[in-house]
Amino acid sequence: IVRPFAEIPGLWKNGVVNLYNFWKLDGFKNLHRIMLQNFNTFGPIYREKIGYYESVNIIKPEDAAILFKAEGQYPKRLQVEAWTSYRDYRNRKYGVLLKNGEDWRSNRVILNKEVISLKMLENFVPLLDDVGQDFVTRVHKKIKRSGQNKWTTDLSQELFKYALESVGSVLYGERLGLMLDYIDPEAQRFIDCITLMFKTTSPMLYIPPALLRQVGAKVWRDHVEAWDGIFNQADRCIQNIYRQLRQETGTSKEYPGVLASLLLLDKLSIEDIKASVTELMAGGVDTTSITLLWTLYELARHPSLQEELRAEVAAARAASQGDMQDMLKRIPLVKGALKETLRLHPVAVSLQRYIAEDIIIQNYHIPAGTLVQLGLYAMGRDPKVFFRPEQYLPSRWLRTETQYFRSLGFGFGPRQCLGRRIAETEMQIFLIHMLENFRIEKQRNVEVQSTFELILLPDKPIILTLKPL
Ligand code: HEM
Ligand code: 2DC
Repeated sequence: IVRPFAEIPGLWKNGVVNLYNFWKLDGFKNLHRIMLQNFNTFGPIYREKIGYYESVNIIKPEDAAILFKAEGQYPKRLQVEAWTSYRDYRNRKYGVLLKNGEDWRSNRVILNKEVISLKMLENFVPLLDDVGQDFVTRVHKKIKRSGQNKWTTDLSQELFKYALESVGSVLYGERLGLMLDYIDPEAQRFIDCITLMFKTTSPMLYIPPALLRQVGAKVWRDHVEAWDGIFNQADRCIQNIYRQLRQETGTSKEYPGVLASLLLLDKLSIEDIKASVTELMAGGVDTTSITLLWTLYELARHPSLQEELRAEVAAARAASQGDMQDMLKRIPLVKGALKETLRLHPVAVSLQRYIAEDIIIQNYHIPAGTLVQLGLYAMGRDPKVFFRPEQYLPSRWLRTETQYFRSLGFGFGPRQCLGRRIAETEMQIFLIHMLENFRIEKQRNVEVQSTFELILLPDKPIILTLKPL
C-alpha cells in the first residue's frame, strides 16, 4: 500500500527551529553536505522545512524520471525570491529565468531557436574558437613574462574573463576585449557584481527578502547594488548594439549575435529581449568558469588521464583538418570529462520542480503542487548510483555504466539550462586549446572542497601551474 505524504521522514514540522539549527551548522555554506547527510539519515526520500522553504528531497535517477514526467506543460522550479524581489523593486521585467506559465513558454520557444538549437552552433563555434585562441595567446604571454617558462596562479579571475568574453561574443556578435592587458573597468565590475549577487542570494533563500528589505539588512542592500551593477553594464552593451542596428543598412551577411537576431526577428518585445539577454549574460560567467577550473584541477591531479585527453584532441585535430565544428564531434572523452566534473562538482546543488500532478515516489504519495528537489550533488556521490563515485573517470560516460537520468548537470526537459549549448561548446573549445598548448600541474596536495554560495564554488583558491608543451 502507498504511504501518505505525512509519513515521509524528515524535519518538516517547525521551520523556524530548523532554520536556527541550520544556521548553527553554518548551513548557508554547507547546504550540499547537509543534504548528503540527510539522505544518509533518512534514506532516499525526506521532507524538510527550513524557514519558509519547504520541499521533498529525492536522490535516485529512477525517482528523477518520475519527477520530470510530472513537471507538466509549464515546468516551474523554486522561485529565487531575492531575484524576483529585486526586479519588482526596480520595476524591471522578468526574463526567461524568472517567468512562469504561458509567458515563460512563449518567450522560451523563441529563445530556444536563437540560443540552444544545434543549428546555431555553426554561428557560435567560430566566435568561441577565436576567444579560445586569444586565451592561449594570453597565457603564453604570461609565461614569457614570468621568465620561468611556466605560470603558477589562481586562474579563476582569468576564467571569469574568458567566460564573459565568450558569452558576450555570442550575444553581441562582437568582442568585449577582455583578453587584452588593460580591460574596461566596467566589465571587471560586472564580473564582481555577479559574484556578489550569488553570494548575497543564499541567505535570502530562507529569510524572505521583503522582510530583510524592511529592516534595511546589509545583505539586501548589497544584493540590490550587485544587480544594479549587472543591469547597468548589460544595458550599456544592449544599447550599443541597438544603436549600431539602427545606423546599419542591413547588407552584412555576417552572424550578428543573439541580441541583434532577436531584435531583427521582432517576435519579442524589446523589454522582454533585454530582460533575457541580461540573464544570459549574467548566467554565463561563474557557471562555465568554475566548471572549467574544476576540470583543470582534476586534469592536474590525473596526469595520465590528461595525456589520454591530449592524444584524443591531437587525433581529432588531424582528422578534422582544422574544421572546429567537425573536431567537436571527435572528442568523446573530453565531453566525458566535463560530465564527470559536473557529477562531482555540480554548479547547481539540486534540481527542483513544483509537480503538476500527484506522484508516488519510494512508495509515498506526493500531492500536486509540492516542491520536489533532486539532490544533484548527493546523487553524483552516491555509490548506489555511480560505481566508485569518488574516482574521476571520464570514460564511465563512454560505455558500460547506464546513463539513465544520471547526466543532469544542466537540468532536464523544456526548462533545462538555456545556455547549455553555449556552455558546452565554450568549455570544449577551451579544453581543446589548453590541452594542445600546456601541461597542467598543481601544487602539493591541497584537498579542495565545495562551498555553497547559491552555486557551488571551490572553498579555497585552486593554484595551478601551466607549462608550455
Ligand atoms: C538554468 C546549469 C551555464 C543560462 C540552469 C539550470 C541549471 C543550469 C541546472 C536549471 C535547469 C532546470 O531547472 O532544469 C548550468 C551549468 C552551466 C550553465 C552547469 C555551465 C557549466 C549557463 C550559461 C548561461 C546559462 C553559460 C547563459 C549563456 C541559464 C538560464 C537558465 C538556466 C537563462 C534558466 C532557463 C529557464 O528558466 O528557462 N542552468 N548552467 N547557464 N541557465 Fe544555466
Ligand atoms: C540553488 O536551494 C539552491 O544556472 C536552491 O545561470 C535551489 C536553486 C534554485 C535555482 C537554481 C539555484 C539553486 C542554483 C543556480 C541556478 C538556479 C537556476 C538558474 C541558476 C542553477 C539550485 C544558474 C546559475 C543561472 C543563473 C542566471 C542568473 C544569474 C541570471
